[in-house]
Amino acid sequence: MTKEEIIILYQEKFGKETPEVYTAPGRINLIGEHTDYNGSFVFPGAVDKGITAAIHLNGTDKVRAYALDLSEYSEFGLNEEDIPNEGWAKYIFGVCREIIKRGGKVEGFDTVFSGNVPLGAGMSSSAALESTYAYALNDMLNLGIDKFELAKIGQATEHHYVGVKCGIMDQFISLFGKKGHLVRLDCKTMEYEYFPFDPQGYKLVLLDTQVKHELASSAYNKRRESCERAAAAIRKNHPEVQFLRDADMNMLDEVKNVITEEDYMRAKYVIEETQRVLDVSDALKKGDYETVGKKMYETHEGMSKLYEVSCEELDFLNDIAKKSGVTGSRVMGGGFGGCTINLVKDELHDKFIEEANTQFKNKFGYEPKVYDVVISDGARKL
Ligand code: GAF
Repeated sequence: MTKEEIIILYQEKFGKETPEVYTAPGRINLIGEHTDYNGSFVFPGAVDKGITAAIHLNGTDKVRAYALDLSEYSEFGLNEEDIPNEGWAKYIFGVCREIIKRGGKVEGFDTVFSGNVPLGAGMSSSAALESTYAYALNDMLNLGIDKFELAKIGQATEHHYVGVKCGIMDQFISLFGKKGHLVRLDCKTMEYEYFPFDPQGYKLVLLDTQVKHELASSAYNKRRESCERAAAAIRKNHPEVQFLRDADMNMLDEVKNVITEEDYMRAKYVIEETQRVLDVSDALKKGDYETVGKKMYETHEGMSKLYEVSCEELDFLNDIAKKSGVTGSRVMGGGFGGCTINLVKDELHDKFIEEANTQFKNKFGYEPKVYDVVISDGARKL
């Protein structure tokens, strides 16, 4: 939605003042999945789909908000007990509360927002929403909070007001994204490096199964608990191991008999995935996309068999990609539904999409949605 369009929609709801307009994007992730909360590496990029919000301070201590795409309204105060009922409003409320907890003075505002990040596709519409409001309030109220802390405000919103114990990847990239660049982020030290990403002769394509699992949040939190238990067991022998990222397979094998088989599988996946991100960084620097693609397939295998966050529809798409000669393909994001991300040679692109659509429809009765990826900028004022 353009700035002009959302201003008009704001004025239809709230009257004549001219609001400020902010936007923040969703993301893709080339490789490094479920690694962020293990203190390891991720490789995301911001996309050209996001949330756009018009906001105006209203001189009260109340927030009045319209979710335009849902035709829903929510009004809430800024105290802890004022938590709204609407699921989407909890994200805005959470951001306000987390700013207040850090000593920031938040005032009431009127707002409308709209978005085009597909929901449940694993492209992090929720981080886009959090980052839009964190960035906007920081700017409008001159709070002077740096972008790392804004990302942590979004993450804390998920932890305390949504119930997902997520890592930092999604909020980080929604704020730090740069057009034409992926970012390798070290989630332990928060050091990051931009990688220009313009693979000549290839396209990145997302295929959205549109599958959403109701229990995704609790399953996600369980994966995190498994990893923390495995890291704690290793730490008894190796006190330097703060996160699974600090461990290797020998260390994990030492505790194989004292942790559950399930925790072992989860930890093995994370240790292997950490190495894959480093391998992909090297390959990208050399322009070696064949290796990048190979690692993506390995990630899919690990996410499906060891981490168990894939599903029948995602495995099916991954299989079609392999059979069609696609360079790399894997489930993207948290999993339990959502998209596969595919690195496809230009000349294969159309044929692959056609093949995937036909075969998927034959099996599941509908076609997946297709999104060509455009790597774009992070949160900003329009
Ligand atoms: C979700 C989470 F929000 C991220 O922090 C990350 O763990 C991702 O799943 C999996 O890599 O998007």
